[in-house]
Amino acid sequence: MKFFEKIEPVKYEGSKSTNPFAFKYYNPEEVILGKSMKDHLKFSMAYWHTLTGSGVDPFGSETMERSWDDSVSDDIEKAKLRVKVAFEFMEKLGIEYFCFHDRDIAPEQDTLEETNKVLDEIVDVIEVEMKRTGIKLLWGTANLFGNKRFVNGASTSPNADVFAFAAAQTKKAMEITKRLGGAGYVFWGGREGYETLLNTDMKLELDNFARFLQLAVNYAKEIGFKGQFYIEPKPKEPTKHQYDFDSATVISFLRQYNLDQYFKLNIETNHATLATHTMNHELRLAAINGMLGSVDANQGDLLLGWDTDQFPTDIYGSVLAMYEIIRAGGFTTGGLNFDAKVRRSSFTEEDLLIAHIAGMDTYAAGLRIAARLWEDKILENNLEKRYRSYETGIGKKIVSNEVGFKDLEEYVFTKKEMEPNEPGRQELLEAILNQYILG
Ligand code: XUL
Ligand code: CO
Repeated sequence: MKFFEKIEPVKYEGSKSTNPFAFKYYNPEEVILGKSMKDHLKFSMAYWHTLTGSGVDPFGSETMERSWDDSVSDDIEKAKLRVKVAFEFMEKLGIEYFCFHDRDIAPEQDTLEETNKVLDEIVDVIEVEMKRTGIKLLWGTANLFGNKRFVNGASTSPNADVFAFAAAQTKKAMEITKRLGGAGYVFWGGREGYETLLNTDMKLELDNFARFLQLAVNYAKEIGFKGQFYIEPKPKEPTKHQYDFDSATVISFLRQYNLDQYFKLNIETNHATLATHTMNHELRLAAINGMLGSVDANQGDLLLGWDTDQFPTDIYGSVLAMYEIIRAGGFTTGGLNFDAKVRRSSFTEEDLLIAHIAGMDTYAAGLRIAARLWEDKILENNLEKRYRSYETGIGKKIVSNEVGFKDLEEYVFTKKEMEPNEPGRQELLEAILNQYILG
């Protein structure tokens, strides 16, 4: 059954196009900085929002109109049909990757054994569709937060049986990710955090969290899973304090438990802003620590304190994010995954396509502008000038660790007059950035 039959495959028509079903900036094969746009951007569809998002919010029920969901009633048949729809949808858009949680693709059954059996049946269908289309799995993951057994967390639950269940579930999720040739596997700490220290043994929870990750590393070796492991930081929601708060917290946590060599970060825009950081801050921090892995491309609403997971349409943000990605040498195993959902009132199937087109165009435009900034070395030349005092003289001695406090005191006593400070020129750089954006 074809659900998007009436819609032609989405094509690039340029920035003057008024066709809502055309790309204005994304021209997949166009080469920028020696690489095609599609290889820079590596767009991915998030199965959970796009196929299973229903529009439910705390005040109201489902709003999404999905003809395929209405066409079958059996849950397992519905799950199989959704796979077909997912691949048809990605084909129309030319999206070459997807990501999923185990529970997005197959409904949970009464026992883990039965759930795993159904999961395998759905994975069979996914495997066929992947072969047919050439679409690849960017990363897989396990949903360790939806079921009520995870009410107090998964690997950080005070209940050891829940830890065990989470491990068993993750084992299977890793196996299916491997089977589908997944380039990565994400750990987002769903409910790994706490509400109040009055009832929380923080030390044990953090130790167990690290223990769980180590077990996953061990199991990956055992089964020969070569995909990249990622941690996805988020500061809050669903718990008040999530342990994987932000890039800095995750990096130091991984180092503390000697796990840093096995993980990179999957950085999400809306999570960055919830942590009161910019996305480019989070990306730069990961990059300078050799841990920039993948991106969940979305955006939040800066007036709201929760994870709205909107499709990215903010050009300024996409330019700065793409700049960091280019600066870090581009993606290897990672990509741009639209962890984004259409608004509750954008309930038609067309909205689903239009939202993805908008997100793809926003990042494509971001890539075009960031590539020019990078080529013209606007920011890099400025950096070089701003930090040039470390190239020679005392600065060089400082960065090559040749001097101590006594030497520096002597330097100051002999020199007497300091070199003058130079202005930071923030407004000038922001104005130049605007020129690059507006053309
Ligand atoms: C939740 C979130 C997750 C992860 C995967 O905020 O971003 O969907 O991306 O578990
Ligand atoms: Co995410």
